[in-house]
Amino acid sequence: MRILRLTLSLAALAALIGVAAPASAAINSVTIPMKALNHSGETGTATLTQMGSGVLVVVKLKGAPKTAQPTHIHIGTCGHINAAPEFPLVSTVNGKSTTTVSGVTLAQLLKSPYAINVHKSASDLGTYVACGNITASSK
Ligand SMILES: [Cu+2]
Repeated sequence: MRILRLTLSLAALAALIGVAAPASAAINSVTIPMKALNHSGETGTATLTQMGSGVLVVVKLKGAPKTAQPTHIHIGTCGHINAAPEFPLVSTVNGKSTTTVSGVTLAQLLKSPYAINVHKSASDLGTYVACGNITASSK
């Protein structure tokens, strides 16, 4: 009886302060590591946040050039990536790219294997300089 009462009061407290039950909580935002490829020295993070109008994707890389580096979400994982871009992102310039991707939800991006891939330049798309797997836990 005492345990039941404690459980109920914790639930009441959680409801009072607006804490959702963990089982029903949807992931609203993830930050994934972006790892350097092909000795680019470009490393950083990508943060994906579910917005009302789409998924806000913010890429931040250190060691990136001032020139534009094409950046996309691809199907697959880093190292096993589909060459065709699935969702284009704004090209990374000075290590920064900010895009709101419409037509997909963060939950969908987390459910299937997707990765964010940064290419060396528009004229050298075949060289990948940074990649990060879109997962809820850092891998
Ligand atoms: Cu790409």
